[in-house]
Amino acid sequence: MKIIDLRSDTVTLPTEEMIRSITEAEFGDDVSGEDPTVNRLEELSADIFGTESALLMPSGTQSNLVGLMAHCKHGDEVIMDSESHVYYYEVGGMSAVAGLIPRFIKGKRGVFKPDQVHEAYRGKNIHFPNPTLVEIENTHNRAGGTIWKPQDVAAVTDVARDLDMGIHMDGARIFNAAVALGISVKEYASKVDSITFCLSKGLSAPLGSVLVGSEEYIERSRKIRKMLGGGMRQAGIIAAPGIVALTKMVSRLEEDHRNARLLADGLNNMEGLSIDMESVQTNIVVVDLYGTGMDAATFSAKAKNNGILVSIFGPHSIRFVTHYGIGTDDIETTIERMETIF
Ligand code: TLP
Repeated sequence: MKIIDLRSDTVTLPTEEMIRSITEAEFGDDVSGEDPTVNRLEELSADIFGTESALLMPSGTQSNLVGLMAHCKHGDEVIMDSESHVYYYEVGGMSAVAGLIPRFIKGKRGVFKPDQVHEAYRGKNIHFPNPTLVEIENTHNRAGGTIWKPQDVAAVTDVARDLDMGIHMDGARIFNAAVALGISVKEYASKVDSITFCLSKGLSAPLGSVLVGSEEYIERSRKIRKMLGGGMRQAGIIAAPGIVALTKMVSRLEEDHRNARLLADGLNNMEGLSIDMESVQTNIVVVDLYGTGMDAATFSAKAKNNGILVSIFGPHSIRFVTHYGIGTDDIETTIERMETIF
């Protein structure tokens, strides 16, 4: 039986061209800024986002941590969605390592409004931590891959600026958002201070994330990355497939979005399964299992027995993610096998 792995787009394997790019790349010591392939990836990233500068990191988690630290001082407060990846899945690094205090907003499908930022802002007062940063996630993972539209970002940024706060975007899947809306990622970068994006999710590179922002901000980030042990030597080995990811793998994300929609339509028709269809905007499908009377662990085990791998997302919810390597035929097979489970 063919195993269909829909746990995450992080399971994507590098393409042959990516592997070849590693064997053909030139290397140097990136801690001294001497790896020509890393320099090329960072210049390309800055160019694509229209920012002054960019910095390669091994992971999205490190890129967000460094990104936050470069905006804030120990003890500062960050206004963010309560289901944000930075809070939910990054091992509490923002507090444990950076000493930052989250102040939560509940967004609608991960997207919050300027008024909510105003309400969450407690001002600069002897009793409160300094409110320094607003953090937003695009696409929003736990909300089901939902998109922040550029106008929604701009509205929140206006408030952040009025309140003298910076704004960071966890854009691990920002290319999914941009492709779904048919816009350039520049539309986002021009509205926020910094963005983390991942090479290793839908874009299929084996690893790597990039932080983009102003030259001065990225220089500060470079030093923080070094402090956290992220200064890498011949990192061209990561950058070379990253360049292939950025130049060859972006437009095909549309296929993942079509497959996610097909999967969501198929699953939503099944007795007991429920999906917020408005949240199916990119390559993630979150399914509520309450109506089946089955918990997520039981469902996931049954799916696995039928060759379908999914992520447990909550006690009664599971997540499917479409990605490179999953064809429409795999989605049809997934739906057929799910029908046999019920
Ligand atoms: N997300 C992973 C898991 O950590 C849950 C996944 O399978 O979706 N920001 C967002 C929005 C992410 O979804 C992720 C990874 C990251 C940051 C962190 O990236 P890595 O895994 O490279 O540290």
